[in-house]
Amino acid sequence: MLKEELTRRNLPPLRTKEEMLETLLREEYGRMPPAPQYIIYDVQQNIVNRFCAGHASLHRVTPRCVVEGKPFSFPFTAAIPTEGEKHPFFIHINFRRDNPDRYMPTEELIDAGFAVLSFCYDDVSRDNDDFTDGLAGLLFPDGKRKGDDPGKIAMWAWGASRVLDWALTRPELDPARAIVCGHSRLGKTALLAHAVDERFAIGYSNDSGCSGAALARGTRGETVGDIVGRFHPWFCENYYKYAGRAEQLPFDQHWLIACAAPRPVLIGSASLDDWADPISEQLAALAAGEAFPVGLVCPDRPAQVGELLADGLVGYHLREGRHYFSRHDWKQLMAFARAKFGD
Ligand code: GTR
Repeated sequence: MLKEELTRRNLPPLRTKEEMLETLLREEYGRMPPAPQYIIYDVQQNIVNRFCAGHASLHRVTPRCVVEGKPFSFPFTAAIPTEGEKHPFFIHINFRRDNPDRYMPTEELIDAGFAVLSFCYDDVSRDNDDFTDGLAGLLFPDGKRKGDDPGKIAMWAWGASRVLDWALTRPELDPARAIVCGHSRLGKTALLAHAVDERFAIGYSNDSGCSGAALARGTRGETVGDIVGRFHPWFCENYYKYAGRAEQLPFDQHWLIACAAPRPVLIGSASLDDWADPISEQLAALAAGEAFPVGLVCPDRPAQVGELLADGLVGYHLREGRHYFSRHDWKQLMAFARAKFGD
């Protein structure tokens, strides 16, 4: 019945990664801001004594970048296991600066052998329609954008790549096992970061819904019209013309997932999160699968609550409950990462 539903959604077929990414950036998120010409890092080491019972160090890092000749910086935190080398690590694009945080059980991640680096999206550019703020102000000194200029999601995804720049300089972190993740609007951001930056080994979207992991065509939750009505700064201006006309999009969101191929992607939904529309997220994961050597391996039915489908390079899980980034979601993500890394 999933396959029949996919046929009814009448999706544009997948294309090459170059064509898909070009279209998504031009018509939905905007072009990515340029990589910095230059970065140095201010690092405050061990900012909390005996962090995680002494099993981790917490550092505060500020990359000082030069982008298009102008200075820009934002802070992030890095919680890294004290013992051992070459840890797999998460880059968590978060709503707050806290580490740990209600969306990030740092100690449990550390105890499982993962490091977790995290920044607050507002520190890259605030979540409002002020395009003179933060990175936006550097790109658009008069605050005005047009056409395919980046929206805020593209800027936040750019921030994840800057955290990764630093991570790749650290011997405690394994450059081959970087995972980018986020929840809701930041799940959309994590998928974009994973699509554009091939240094990420795994991407995880938690409850990202409309303009993230969920198909626009045939959605039962938030529509393109809803999202560009309430949250237009997240996107480029070219996207606005598709409000109420999702069937005219030259892409659908399975393209965003497919752009990661062959690197693994996990999509997480929550059973009571109708606005993000779990079935449209599972269908997008399924439709993206053709881009991977092995896509989403699943029976021809909606996932059951509590199920983790992790046999392919596209994974899907459905948690019980509401819109939230919970410990259960992190556990499923760790299980998926271990399976894909062969740990
Ligand atoms: C919702 C929005 C979603 C989602 C979420 C969030 O209200 O409609 O697209 O991104 O907010 O980020 O919290």
